[in-house]
Amino acid sequence: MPTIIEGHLDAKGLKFALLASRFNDFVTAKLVEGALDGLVRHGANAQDLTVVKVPGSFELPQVAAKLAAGGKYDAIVALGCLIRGETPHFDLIAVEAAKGLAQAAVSSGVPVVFGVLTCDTMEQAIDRAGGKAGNKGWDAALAAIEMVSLFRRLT
Ligand code: DLZ
Repeated sequence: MPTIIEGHLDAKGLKFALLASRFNDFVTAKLVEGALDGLVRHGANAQDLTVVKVPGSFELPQVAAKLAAGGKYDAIVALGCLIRGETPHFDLIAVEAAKGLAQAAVSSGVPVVFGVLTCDTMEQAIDRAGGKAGNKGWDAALAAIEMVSLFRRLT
């Protein structure tokens, strides 16, 4: 029989920081809503959840790194929305956000999850922020819970 190590989805007693980009706030507010709902429905206490707003997705890694280094949170959920058609430097910001968030996680040892939508159109973004394609904020929140649990099982 193989040994399988995996995280569970119990957020009881865990502290989370949600980072949300103000850029495309119409979408990111829905992602925050979905993430908060996902955390609370999996046992988190609302008082243990902090939402931090940043100007745009480019700033997510900087704040994620600072919060992770502060040691107050079990995991960080980064939420943003990039829309290709409206952002000439879409690819640049998307790559920097992804790389920077991964770097913040690896260097701190605190799980940082990627809840940044990278869409071609606003319609696609709305679909993924509580529309017909679900809510990626919720998905990111569950990934964060799972990662905290997994890290605890690995140490
Ligand atoms: C400048 C900019 C543009 C054009 N588009 C987006 C976007 O679609 N999504 C997003 O989250 N942020 C965007 N930004 C803002 C940058 O992320 C950043 O906040 C600014 O360049 C200031 O550093």
